[in-house]
Amino acid sequence: MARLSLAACAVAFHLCLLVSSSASLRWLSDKPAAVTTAGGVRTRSAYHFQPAKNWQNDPNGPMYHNGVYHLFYQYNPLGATWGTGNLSWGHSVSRDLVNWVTLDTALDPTAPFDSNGCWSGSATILPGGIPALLYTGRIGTGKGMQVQNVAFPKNPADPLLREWVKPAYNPVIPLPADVPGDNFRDPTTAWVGRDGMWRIAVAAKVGGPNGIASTLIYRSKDFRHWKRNTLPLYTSRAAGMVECPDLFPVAEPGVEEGLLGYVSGTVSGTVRHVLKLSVMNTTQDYYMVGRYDDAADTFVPELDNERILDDFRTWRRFDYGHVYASKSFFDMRKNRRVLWAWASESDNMDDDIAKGWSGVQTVPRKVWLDGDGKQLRQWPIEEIETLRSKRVVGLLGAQVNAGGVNKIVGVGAQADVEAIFEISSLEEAETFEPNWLLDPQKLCEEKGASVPGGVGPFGLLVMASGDMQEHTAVFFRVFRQNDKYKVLMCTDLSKSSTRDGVYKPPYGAFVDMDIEAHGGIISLRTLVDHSVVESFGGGGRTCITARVYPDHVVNGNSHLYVFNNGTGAVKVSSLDAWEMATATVNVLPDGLIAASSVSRAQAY
Ligand code: DQQ
Repeated sequence: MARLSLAACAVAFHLCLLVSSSASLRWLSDKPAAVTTAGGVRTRSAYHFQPAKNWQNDPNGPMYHNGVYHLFYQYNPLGATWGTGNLSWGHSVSRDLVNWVTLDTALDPTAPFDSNGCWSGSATILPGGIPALLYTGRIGTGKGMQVQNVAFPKNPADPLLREWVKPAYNPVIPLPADVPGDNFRDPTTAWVGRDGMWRIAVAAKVGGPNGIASTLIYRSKDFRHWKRNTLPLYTSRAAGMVECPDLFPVAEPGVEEGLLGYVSGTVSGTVRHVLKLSVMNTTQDYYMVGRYDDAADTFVPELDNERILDDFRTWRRFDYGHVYASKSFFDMRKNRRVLWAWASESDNMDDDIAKGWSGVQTVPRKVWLDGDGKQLRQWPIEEIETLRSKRVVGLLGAQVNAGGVNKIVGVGAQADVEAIFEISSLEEAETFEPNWLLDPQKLCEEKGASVPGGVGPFGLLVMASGDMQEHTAVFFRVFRQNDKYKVLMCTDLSKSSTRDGVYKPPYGAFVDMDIEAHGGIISLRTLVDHSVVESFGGGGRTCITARVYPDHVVNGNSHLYVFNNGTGAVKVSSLDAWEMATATVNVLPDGLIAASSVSRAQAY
């Protein structure tokens, strides 16, 4: 551990960094030259899921079947852009959710009922163990028309379920008369109610172009003939159009096991459910915990005093960063619910075309209901830890004083970092203003890592260049609100890259925990993977995923620091960091991934 000399750091935080690093005055003055190439393999993730090449978006139909995990995904086999009409279902299999093998695409837009794209959907394992895929077929040109289709394995005995057939009786659900053609999609995994009928939810805008964002329920006896319920499961005038709904049961508060969502009898009564909606006009995923009743197919959110039913901005989010279109599945192997979500690129399309790929998935996360019964907790599945290689233990028990920046030597751009911070005193917490409640992201912008505070900002600087010109700050800041405290978590990208044309917002959210009752202790886990910074604050109560494109990785090493820019001291009770091994993710014989691994090894 190298402690940097920061005696002069009573001034702005960026100046502290200037003093503490070998940077010259260029830190504040020079504008770096624009980089026109995308950095190619240097930004490619080493252990996040991505196809070998081309475009990927939503995770589709994740499932565990006969000892094999399957992940399907929206995939453009023809290039690194979305390619509306080309969308296929990419298909990869794994035994551990970490290392993946690519198979041929499972669904391609080849039938009259999906001729312009096989869009998102889900997998359901039918009685007898046969999986079924429900997906949206896009027909026609222009905005097209959306219908729901089903597909089954060609050979259910094939352990990898390589080929899928689409029955000629598709579509199983045509476009309803009261829904515009381009606003009807993304069927969920099916579940069975007490009446023995299958149910699915489908997203739709009901009532014309200015209609209401709705989550429709369809019921079926045979998985082929589906009838729409008169009343939707949920509607929102505020949302515009929602996509990729997900409805799943959760166990008792604080119990980490998951519940199977499609066996009769488990989906009603006292069990709580989570309804997740992907809101199209913000491209953000929101969820509510509530009660689902399978007699009437209604979902009643349990609102606390900070959440408003029809204002999705007050709903909680799986991730307050750059992810969308998440999907969960029940993992029968380990009795847990696992969530995937798409983290798109946030550089620009020319970069994607130049590097030949676009889009990663978050690491698979275990999801359960927190002990408070109100919010979800998320944590990287334990299998991710098999990639932990060299371990670095730093700063154990060290106090990080105002303006302190401590380097953790030995980990860089491919790391897993777990830190526990202990706030010495909450006395110095700044006063919280109620109008900050609705916009934590703005608060993170106003009170970024370089703005000194009382209790915080403190946390990690990851993907930092040797001269500190580039770094991504993941941090907490604690405010006093009446006689309670409010914890803000931010991922500040403003200094993440010196490149132009890269989206570098501040991301932020509150961590819903009573920091005082927790003895002033708060944890932060951050997974760093070249262009991905995926963080879990307060034991997974608040998650923020960011995409970063630092320029320094082309010629230099990345570093990790702990910092505190608040006047109150913060103790690092523990800090463990691991260099992460490169997972085998969709390696193709053409050597594309192998080549990138070699250059990574050379660079770091
Ligand atoms: N992506 C799919 C749609 C879905 C959207 C198309 C969400 O089915 O609504 O690629 O990202």
